[in-house]
Amino acid sequence: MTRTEIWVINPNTARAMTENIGRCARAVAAPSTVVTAVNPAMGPESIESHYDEALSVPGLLAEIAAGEVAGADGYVIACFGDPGLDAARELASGPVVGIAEAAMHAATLVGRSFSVVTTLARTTGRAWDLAARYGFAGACRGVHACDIPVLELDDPSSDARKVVAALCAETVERDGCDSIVLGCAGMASFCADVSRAVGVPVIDGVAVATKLVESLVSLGLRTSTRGEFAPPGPKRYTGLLRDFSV
Ligand code: 5HY
Repeated sequence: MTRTEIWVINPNTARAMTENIGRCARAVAAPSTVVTAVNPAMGPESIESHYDEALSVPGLLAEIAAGEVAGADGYVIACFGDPGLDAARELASGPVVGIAEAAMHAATLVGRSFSVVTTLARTTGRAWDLAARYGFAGACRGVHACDIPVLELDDPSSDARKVVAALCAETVERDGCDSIVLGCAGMASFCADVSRAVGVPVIDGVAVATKLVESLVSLGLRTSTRGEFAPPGPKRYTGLLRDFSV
């Protein structure tokens, strides 16, 4: 049985969230798949703005570089903004899948339309951008925020799970969508409960991306290096980024 090593990278620095994400990925991984859940030592503790997202990318790329040394077969970017996805594909020898991209693909395999339920209202624009980028602008019926900060999602004293489930049920009625896409890696562990509450497919990108990377590796498929995803050419980086020289 060939072993597949998948690195699931949480691009923020919240260790507890990384462990939660790792549990959700392992819950769906095949017995021959080894999931390593990591987060950078540097960067934002959560990603809730364009600034956070931009500054999460060096840490993410440092984890990809570490995965290459460790012999990882593929990667999941476990943040709904799919930060640094293109750059990661240039650096990684194996396939790289973002959880937003994965979830939106799965949603269009189980229905004509989907809606996204995410954290803060200010992140909804990014979700619409990604739906358009991935060719799903026509299938996306709505993007809705529960206004719960990322790091409060797994706070046992907050009733985040109930709030998210209620918003998902309301969204199905309001948008008439065929499925719900959970708009944050921190909601991955809510998936089963929310599915029971809303009666339509509820899609967690962490699980779908893990299975997609597993499938791509088993099919021997990896990022094409012929064109824009060719490895970055030799270049000197200075200052804080000097270690990123290639
Ligand atoms: C995520 N932020 O999945 C995104 C969700 C969001 O730190 N992990 C984060 O709100 O955009």
